[in-house]
Amino acid sequence: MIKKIIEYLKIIIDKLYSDRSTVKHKKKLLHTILKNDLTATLKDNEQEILFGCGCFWGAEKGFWRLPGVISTAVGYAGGEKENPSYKEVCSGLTGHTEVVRVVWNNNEIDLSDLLKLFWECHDPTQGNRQGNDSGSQYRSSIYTTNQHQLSKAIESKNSYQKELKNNGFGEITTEIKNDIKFYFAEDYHQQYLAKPGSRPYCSAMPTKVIFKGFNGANFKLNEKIWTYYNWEISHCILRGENTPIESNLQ
Ligand code: MHO
Repeated sequence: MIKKIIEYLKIIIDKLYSDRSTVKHKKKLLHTILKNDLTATLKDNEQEILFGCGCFWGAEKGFWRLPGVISTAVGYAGGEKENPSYKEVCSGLTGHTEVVRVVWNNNEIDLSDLLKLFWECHDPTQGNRQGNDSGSQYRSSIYTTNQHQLSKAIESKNSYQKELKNNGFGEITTEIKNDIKFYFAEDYHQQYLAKPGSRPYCSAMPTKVIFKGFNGANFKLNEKIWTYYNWEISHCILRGENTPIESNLQ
């Protein structure tokens, strides 16, 4: 009984924290592809997390295509300055890193699936750099919104570290922290690659090392989804369609 009450209290505390972690945008903003409001309050079956994997344009597209993702948005997190601008973050002086905020439906996709894409879509051993882009604003990061997510993120890192080592890569430099504030980037950066006239730019350097899983993983997606992310093809996310991948692949 006491255990149950403690569990329940933990959920409530997590909820309070997750509501605080996102600075609300002043106005409603629809996702260019998924058509959901980027500023909507989370429903009971929804969760949010922030992923930094270099330039946020390509990273965001990788996540919005996953079935079960409700919305994605790009922004800045992990630094000091409140409400920073793109220009300020680019200077590398605000301490922020470019991140993608992912909101997902827990019944359709698990954090494990998102972590798989996160680890595979960039090289998490590059420190303050991702490919062509250098500076602390391009560092790899996972900013969780509750303790449960935090421990999964850490477990997944430990497991992927072994895979990377076996393949000749060094230490993971990904910053993993809980309860970090998110600031929305300017509107023109949101779903940038789906907008007319956008520059097809992506500097992510996937290691091509497959993320197999970790202690406590609970993948929910059909494995065929991953054929849409072929790391052998350079800049595969850039080349792919903008539309979400069908969830009922046979
Ligand atoms: N090197 C790229 C980075 C774009 S990204 C949104 C550029 O200067 O356009 O950081």
